[in-house]
Amino acid sequence: MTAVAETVLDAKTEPRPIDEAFLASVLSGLSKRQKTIESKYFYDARGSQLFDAITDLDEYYLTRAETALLKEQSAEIATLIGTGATLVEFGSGSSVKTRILLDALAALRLYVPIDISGEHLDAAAKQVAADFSLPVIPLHADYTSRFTLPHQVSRDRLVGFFPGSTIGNFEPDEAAAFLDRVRSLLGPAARLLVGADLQKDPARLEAAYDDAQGVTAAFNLNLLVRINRELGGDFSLEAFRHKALYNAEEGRVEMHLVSLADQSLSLGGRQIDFTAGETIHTENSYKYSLESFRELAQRGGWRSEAAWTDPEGLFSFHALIAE
Ligand code: AVJ
Repeated sequence: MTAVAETVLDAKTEPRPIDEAFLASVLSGLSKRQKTIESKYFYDARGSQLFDAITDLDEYYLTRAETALLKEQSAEIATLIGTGATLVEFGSGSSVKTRILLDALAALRLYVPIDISGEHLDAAAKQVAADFSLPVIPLHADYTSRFTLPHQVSRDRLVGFFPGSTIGNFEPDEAAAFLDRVRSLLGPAARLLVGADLQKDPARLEAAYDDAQGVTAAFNLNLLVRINRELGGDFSLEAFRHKALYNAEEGRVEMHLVSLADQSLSLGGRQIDFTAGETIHTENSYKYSLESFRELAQRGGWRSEAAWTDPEGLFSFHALIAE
């Protein structure tokens, strides 16, 4: 959409009420010594589009590696799962990877996609229901906070699906707590299918988060665009630049927005000061080994049933069983 068309649309649209939770989160993050913005706020409509573009980049090997792994192993995964299971997906987006599983899974009882973005969710759910003649109950929720499953979902033979290495966005302690919560949500004898990116050459990792075309930079900076639009911020996009680095001590890729100058801006009636070179930490992507991921799963109450990696050892996919 062009800038002009956007202006016209904005003029016609009623101003939306401010998302108070978003504002509170941003204000609290920007008042810390190391400023932060929660990475879950990347995914407005534009951010989701940019993320989709990231998954097509040469440098971003994760999606290709996981998709190939899923295709390769879907028959074996289907054998583990058996028939009559209910698939619960955390952060289903457009359910692209799910379709690979659904192609292989025999006689699934139900699919429950969970996503924070309601519009996309309902459309994707309808499409999956039609294409696979499968009962689908979409759940519009933020899976990082507490929620319950719809009452129609019997807690029998539940299989969680959490692809994409999205688990890498959590601090390890949070990831263990999340896994523990998922286990109680899914009930006894549950399974969890989860993708986790692997440790590798830091140069390869940094390239995946700082691509030559600048798509990841646009994705990161879009946070500021979103804050300007939705929270009435006055960030200047020219005054910040994207930075990605591998933090070897923590075993994670970090994304930051670097302030290019001393500057002050206002948000929600508060003044926020930046010194030149100061950063806003916008994302962690933790990278695991097969072993360190199994240990993490163990902390969350899950035992490893099987794990697969691609021939290059780029990415891992785990089948876990609730203990
Ligand atoms: C969707 C969280 C898995 O961490 O690799 C992509 C998001 N950030 N490029 C990731 C992301 C920058 C992505 N996850």
